[in-house]
Parts: sequence; C-alpha cells; structure tokens
Amino acid sequence: MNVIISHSADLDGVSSAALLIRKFMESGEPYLVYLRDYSDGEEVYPTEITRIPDVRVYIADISTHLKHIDAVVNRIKLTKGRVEWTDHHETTEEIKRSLISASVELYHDKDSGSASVLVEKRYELRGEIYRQIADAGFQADTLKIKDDYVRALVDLIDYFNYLEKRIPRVRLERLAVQIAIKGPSEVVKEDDYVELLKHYRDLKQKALEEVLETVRIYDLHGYKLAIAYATSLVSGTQAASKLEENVSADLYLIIKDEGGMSFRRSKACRVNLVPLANIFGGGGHEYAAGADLGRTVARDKFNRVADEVYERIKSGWRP
Ligand SMILES: [Mn+2]
Repeated sequence: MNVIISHSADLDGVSSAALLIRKFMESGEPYLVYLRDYSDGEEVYPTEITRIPDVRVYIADISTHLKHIDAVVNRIKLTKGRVEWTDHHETTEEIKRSLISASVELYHDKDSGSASVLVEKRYELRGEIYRQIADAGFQADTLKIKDDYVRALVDLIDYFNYLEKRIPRVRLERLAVQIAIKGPSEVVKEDDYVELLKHYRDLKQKALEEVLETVRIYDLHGYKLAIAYATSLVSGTQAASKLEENVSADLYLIIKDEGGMSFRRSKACRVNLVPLANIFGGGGHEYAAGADLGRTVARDKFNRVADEVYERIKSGWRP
C-alpha cells in the first residue's frame, strides 16, 4: 500500500499530492492520500499508517522543522515499511539526523522553489500533465503566477482551507485527485469548480468591503491608528492592504474573527511595530507584525473589542 501525505494549505502541497496520485493511477497501484497542515500537530502523520503492513509512505511539502517532529519520528519508527520525505523548507542538521536515524529517505533542497518540482524530479515523472502540475505548484510557491488557472486553483484552495480547517479535508483531497486525472488547466473548467470559484470570489469581495465598513480611528499618542475587522475569508495581509489603500492613517491594525491581529504602518511612518505586537504576545518585523488576541471576535462585539485593544496599546506603548 502507498500512502501520500502532503501539505493542505497551498497549491504546492496539493500539486505534490496530485503528482504522486497520478503516478499510482498510471501504475495501477493502490494509494491513500492525506492532506495535512501544521495545525494538525502529530496527526500530520496519521497513526493508522503504523498499522498498515508493507507500507510505502510518501511525504511531500511538509516542513521537517515541525513543532511535533519528535512525535512524528516516533510514529515513523513504528511504521512497517519505507518512508520517503521530499521537501524544500528550511530545517536543521539535528532534525535531518533524527529523521535519518529513523530510516527516513530524505530528499531535501531548500533552493528548489517548490516541493512539486522536487517530487517530479525524484520520481522521474515525465509527460505534459506532470510538467503542468509541477509548474503550477512552482508558480504558486514562488509567487510568480502567470497563468489564470493557477490563480483560480490558489483561490479554490484558499476557500477549501477556510471550509476545512480540521481533518479530514475531503474537498482538498478530491481536488488533488481531479488535478491528477485532468491536469490543472482543465480541472478549473469543470462546472462545479467554476461555480465554487465565482461564489468564493464574491464572498471575498464582500469580506474586503466589510473591512472598510468596520474601521475605527483612534489617536495613539499623536499617531492616527485605524483598527478594522476581517473574517478568515481573507488573510490579515489582504485586509490590511485594503485598509491602507482606502483609509489614511499612520498605523493599521486588523483584528480577525478568529482572534488573529495584523499590525501594519503607512509608507511614511517609522514606528517599529514589534513592541505593539509584543503587548499581545506576538512579534514579527518592524514594518509588519502579528499577534493573537487569544479569543474569537464576533462581528457585533467588534466595536467594544477594538476599544479595549486600543486602551491596551495606549497604556502599553510609548512612541
Ligand atoms: Mn511548498
């Protein structure tokens, strides 16, 4: 039995899974597919794999620099078969050694741009569809998107991740299978995906408009601070750029429904945002920082939460 574990959160992970699925479809070998994210903890490596006799596990686009790497290594040691791990995220020599001591066959290159091109190379996958799948993952991960179907897949995957924060991720796994069968440029022409994409882009548009409807302006020791609300349909970065483009202020803060906070500043502003994020246990860069409020925020509670957050920043920070 072949088991594929790949990253659920982005197109590179889904593409890496699709490449391996296509390989097993062509050879007629049975396979299982699990799409996983870092928030799944040790379930990144499902425990049921350790019960499959004579298994061959293919991990792709999952960073080995995992918080729960020790638990994952323990599960790998209990696995009755081979484990091959293909990835491009930064890691440490210590982690590499511990994987090798668990007999993992590691194929790692942090400069490859994407895991999908590494999977294509490692398993010598040749053909136009393989090439297109690997290239879609590469375009998405290197942020050099040139094809509309790649942009469509990135949006669909964002939407499915919004709907499937926890395992199992059946929409994402089905999409990986469909990409494997039809190729990325054809799959986005399917009626159901065309409809879903249109629906998601409408929702996203509305979510971005909501950012502007909720904005509240405060005076923070002489700096103009704009705080606005966003749902998890949009990223903190997307919401913050919408705010910066439409509202003139020095400092910007997005508070997400799930409690995430994104701090940004205007181009002219020199305030270091890290100390502001530190107040809420977060951090980041001088020009862009993040934190977590530690609780969810309903739309109708936002005004009160924004006032409280402002008071905490005002008393916790001096220019
Ligand atoms: Mn990747």
